[in-house]
Amino acid sequence: MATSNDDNRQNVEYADQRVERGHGGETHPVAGGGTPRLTTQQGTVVSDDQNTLRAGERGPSVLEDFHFREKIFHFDHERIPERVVHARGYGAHGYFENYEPLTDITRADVFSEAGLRTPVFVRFSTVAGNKGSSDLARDVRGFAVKFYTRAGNWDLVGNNIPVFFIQDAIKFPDIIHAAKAEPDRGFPQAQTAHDNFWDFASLLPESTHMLLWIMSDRAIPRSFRFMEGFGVHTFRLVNAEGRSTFVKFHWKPKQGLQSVVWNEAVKINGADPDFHRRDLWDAITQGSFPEWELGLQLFDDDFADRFAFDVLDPTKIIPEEEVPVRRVGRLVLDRVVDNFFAETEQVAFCTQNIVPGIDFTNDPLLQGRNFSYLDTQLKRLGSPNFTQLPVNAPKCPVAHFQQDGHMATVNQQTRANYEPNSWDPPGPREDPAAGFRSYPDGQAGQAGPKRRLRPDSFADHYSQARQFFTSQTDIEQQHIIDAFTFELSKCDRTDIRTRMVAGLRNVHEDLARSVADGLGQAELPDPLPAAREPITDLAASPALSILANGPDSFAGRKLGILVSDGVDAGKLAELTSAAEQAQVNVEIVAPAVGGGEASDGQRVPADQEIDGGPSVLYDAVVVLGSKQGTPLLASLPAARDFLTDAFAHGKFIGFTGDAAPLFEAAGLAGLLDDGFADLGQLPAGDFLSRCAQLRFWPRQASLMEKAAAARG
Ligand code: HDE
Repeated sequence: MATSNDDNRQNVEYADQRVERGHGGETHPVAGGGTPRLTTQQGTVVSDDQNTLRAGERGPSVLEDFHFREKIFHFDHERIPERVVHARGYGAHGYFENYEPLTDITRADVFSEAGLRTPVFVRFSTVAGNKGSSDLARDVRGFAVKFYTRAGNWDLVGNNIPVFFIQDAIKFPDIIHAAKAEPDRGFPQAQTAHDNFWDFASLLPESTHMLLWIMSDRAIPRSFRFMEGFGVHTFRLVNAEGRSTFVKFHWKPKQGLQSVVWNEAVKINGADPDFHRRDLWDAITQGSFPEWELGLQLFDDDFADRFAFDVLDPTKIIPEEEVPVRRVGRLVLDRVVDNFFAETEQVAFCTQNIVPGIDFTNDPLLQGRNFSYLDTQLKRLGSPNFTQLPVNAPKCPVAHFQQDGHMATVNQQTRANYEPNSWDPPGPREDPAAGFRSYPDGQAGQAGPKRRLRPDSFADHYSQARQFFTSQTDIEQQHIIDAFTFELSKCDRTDIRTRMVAGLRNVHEDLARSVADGLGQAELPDPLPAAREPITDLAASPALSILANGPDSFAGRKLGILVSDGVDAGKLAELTSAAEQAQVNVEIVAPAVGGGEASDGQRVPADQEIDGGPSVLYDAVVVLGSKQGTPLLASLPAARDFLTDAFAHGKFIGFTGDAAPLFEAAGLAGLLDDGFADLGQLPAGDFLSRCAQLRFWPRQASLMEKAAAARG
């Protein structure tokens, strides 16, 4: 056809021009201005990256087009397998700074000197969803830290929840299969609200404690920056004399804990599926570096023997009130990655990466993990030389006789590649003093006959689940009840729902009753038989509540200001300067991203157009109305949702008098409570101080009471 002939001709001509100019150097349209010339992987400069090589104008493409073939070949192989679990993640660089030498308890280099900074790479993740799933899935978050210590890499591969679903690694494939999308239909993704998960969970009482945690707000954090991390297992610290101390690792966010409410999570997933990664990227690039303190719970064999549960059981915590958390250093994330794939995707954490001064225990989950991680890295990264990738390579000297294999880039330059040898130089040799020596755990030596068994000391599956529930504030307990009700209501099989309620009766009667009510089950089933009678009087642990461990200021949080034409320029300036002083991030939301004209005639550019900036993206909101602009806001469904969502999610809401028509249109006119602030009366700085409470929870409580009353 004439048109396509013409199009082709144009392309050919364009390509010809490029060739000509390309060889002209300076005036090359792509490579000009100091930009390097485009080459193949072999370094040959490419003359035309727009057209394949053809035999004749309309003829076939030819096989000798090495540039095309190399380009497509490489593209075809761009993907590597995503992680089987924790596929969706986000990483950053930083350092760990040790406060004081801990040489009395460990010879680990990282804890050897006051002020010593060890570089780290951290990757946060969700567990169940695929790589492209959304950030606000109800899920455990991975919290994996690679310390590049001077004595080798130490990987502390933890989660934001201190316990796990299972006690023995042999059940890991089962729990993960049950949690991920159902295999026949391939959905639901990144959520446990389906029959398979609850079928398995209700048949596995040892998962109960973990279920309480994932149904709590811990599983929907506001940001990676506002969550705790835990090593989960009991590990050992070993000092230079070979003395061992048990340890549980904790990461405590300096920013305080914070989560979202479920309805907000659902909406964030739609508004910004990358909410968590964007938050981390923004915080670091804006210079507001997130920090955590590393805490150690240290204890000895005597405590382990006395403690009500087995310290090797990964479904149990040791309450901080029983063994205090000693803060020994801080983790600062101060650098984003240069390239997501090279670093965040290719980072390979391995639980078995430990260094002198740190050791394992016989926790059967940890023992199993020590096999799995190395195995998985070979599958994903395709070569035993994954340790040579910059993000995985130790930053200390490495010397051994391992050689060759796919992608070997760090290679032997001397003749000796075995030991012992008599060459000069002979190559590296072992060092009994400085080298890693396993702790000679006496118990492991007296393990007894080889059997498949679960120790009796692992048999109590309910007591700590109850302790977790009773340690929550009323509003947090309600969220747990709501989450169980929601998730179980997504199970089609009623026998699964009933079995789960039967299990919850062993945890707490109020919990079981409320979930049964929520599911519309009039009759409570008999409790499931418990392998061991639950302890019902464990002391509550305030450390387990998020609300009891929030921030003491609004710093690092985000304020959304809804404006329209005619916005009071003075008020806006007061608010933004108070926010800057309080280190609060501000985004302006307006009917159009071009912003509006303020009362002083100046243009106020917006960060978000109202459809792209729903209030779920902010920690608190302000509506700066104006006589001229509020009627438009009141007519926009997205502006009305901005307000009603902020209200329903318990947020603090600032406003000026002129915003009244929007309040009326949103149906909130008669509902203003103490979570609202008239910024005509209250100075902006005071409003932001009030926002440090993060949410006005009495509103949620009263909304729930009203709903209960309406149900009768
Ligand atoms: Fe993992 N886990 N896991 N896990 N895990 C993986 O390793 C595994 C467990 C955790 O950001 C995999 O590199 C087994 C507990 C994190 O790259 C795999 C068992 C905890 C990450 C694997 C567990 C974790 C992983 C998949 C039971 C908290 C992401 C990809 C015995 C303490 C690390 C990979 C990153 C990743 C196996 C249980 C944390 C398959 C067999 C408990 C944070 O090797």
